[in-house]
Amino acid sequence: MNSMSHDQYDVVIVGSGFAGMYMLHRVRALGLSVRVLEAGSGVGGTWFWNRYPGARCDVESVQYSYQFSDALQQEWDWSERYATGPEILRYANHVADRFDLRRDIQFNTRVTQMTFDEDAARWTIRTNAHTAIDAKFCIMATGCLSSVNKPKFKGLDSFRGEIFHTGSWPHERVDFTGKRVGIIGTGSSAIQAIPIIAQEVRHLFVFQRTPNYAVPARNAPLDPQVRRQTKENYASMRARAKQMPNGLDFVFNPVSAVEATTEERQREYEARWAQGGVTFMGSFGDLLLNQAANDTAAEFVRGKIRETVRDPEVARTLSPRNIIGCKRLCVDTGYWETFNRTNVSLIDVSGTPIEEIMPEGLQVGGKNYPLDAIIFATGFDAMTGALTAIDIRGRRGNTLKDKWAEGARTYLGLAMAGFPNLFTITGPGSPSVLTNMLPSIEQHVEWIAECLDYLGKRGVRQIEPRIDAENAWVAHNTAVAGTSLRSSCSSWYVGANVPGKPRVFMPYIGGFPAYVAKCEEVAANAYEGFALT
Ligand code: N01
Repeated sequence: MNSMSHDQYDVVIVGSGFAGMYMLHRVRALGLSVRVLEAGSGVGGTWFWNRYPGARCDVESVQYSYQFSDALQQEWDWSERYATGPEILRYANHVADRFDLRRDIQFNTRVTQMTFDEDAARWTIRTNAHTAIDAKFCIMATGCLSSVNKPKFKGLDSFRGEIFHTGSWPHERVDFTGKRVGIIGTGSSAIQAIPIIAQEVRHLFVFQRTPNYAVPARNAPLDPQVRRQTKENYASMRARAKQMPNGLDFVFNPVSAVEATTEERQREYEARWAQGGVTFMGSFGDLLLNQAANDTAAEFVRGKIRETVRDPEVARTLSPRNIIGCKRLCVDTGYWETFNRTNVSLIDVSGTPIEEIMPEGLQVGGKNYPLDAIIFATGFDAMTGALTAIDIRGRRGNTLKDKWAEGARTYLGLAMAGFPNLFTITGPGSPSVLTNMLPSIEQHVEWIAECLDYLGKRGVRQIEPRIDAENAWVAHNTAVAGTSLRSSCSSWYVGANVPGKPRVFMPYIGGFPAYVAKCEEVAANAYEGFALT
């Protein structure tokens, strides 16, 4: 390792998605030296990697955007109600240029190991670029859905066609014209990609293990008048959003679905269906608290599937039976209609799993499906995967992977006992993926920046959660998770999609306002629950 450089910084940030970019901006403002290490060749995180056809945000563009700079809000024009992946990536690049971020970002650099030196109270960060970087603080902006989950099917390497993963899609356009394509998975990514890819292929085979609920996006160009009014009223919209459990400005109906009449329920569900988007889950106050209430919404969506899909057997196979909203609700454009196409086949692999990938295709239930390309739309090792993929060694050389062997443990989703001077942005134990990610990211970035400022002004060498505070937060997390139907099903929220991953409900479900209040209280009480030395 003679060629290693040993650059020293006050702060190293890992990742240059929306979290890493804003963190860089805030750390610079503190006058600290800072370096961002980014595995990709550009900024944008999720939107840099997820370039599959149809990739789009299911949060409305005017809300899925930064609010820290009003000048930025005012100058950027979103073109559609839901922005496409490429438009969000252009926005991320605009932010990088506008705030001159690139000069402190080292691209094509994947962090492989981080070791805490207890004597020096500093981190050594090693990368695939054979550099060793030394920093007082490390901030992990590695994303919640960034480490891809690619099941290791028998014979995978023998496949002679092309293999893709939605979460790590090529940058150049992939042409499926005239090809037989198989797509594995029916989560949000697949539900967005399938209607687009179906238009191009000779035949699309959809391998479905669990059917999913999807509501129409009702996407459209953003009305110039709506855009203008939004710009005039950004501050009030953002303030309302901060009062909502999911950090989104939308109309939540607190009425109980089981107490409403059949007609009232039908009216509400129809109105939400016509409006489109994830706010369908705000139709009634008890949809995620009461199984009977949830059943009414689930049955409404199943009715829509039956109305849309012409073949009753295909409609039945596409109809989910689990709790609606337990897995993240999907938002679609023409998904159900796609199954009326003659060049699309649905293959149910719930009872008979994919047995093997062969050189010519894929085998299920003893039947061969000849394919030219296979798309893995199999999701992510969510929330913890990007962190445990790095060999992170804290006090006494203990690894984060070992600490989390029975499930993620953090204090506020911001830091871990045994790992001083290390912060996680939207880490497990914070509302993160249950909220609009942008405001959650901004809240964490601002909390961490204020904390660094506090530590710097007082000459504090080390900050680390106390184990009792961490244990109490984990216990509180587990208790609130138990009050929601969401913790009761197999989803990536509980790690169920990754074989062998411990089943723990990872995001904090107590809601954004309560969480923010707790973070503010901790800071106001001289970082209560943290040991400062
Ligand atoms: O991944 P997923 P995703 N054999 O984990 C199946 C965000 N997102 O990339 O349900 C066969 O949801 C798996 O089946 P099952 C959003 O938060 C946002 O689609 O485990 N199938 C499932 O059907 C979302 O929730 C946006 O039984 C296998 C699918 O693969 C998150 O990313 C767009 C399998 C994986 O679905 C993840 O979404 C896209 C196997 N061995 C994504 N293993 C927007 O903002 C897995 N599957 C719109």
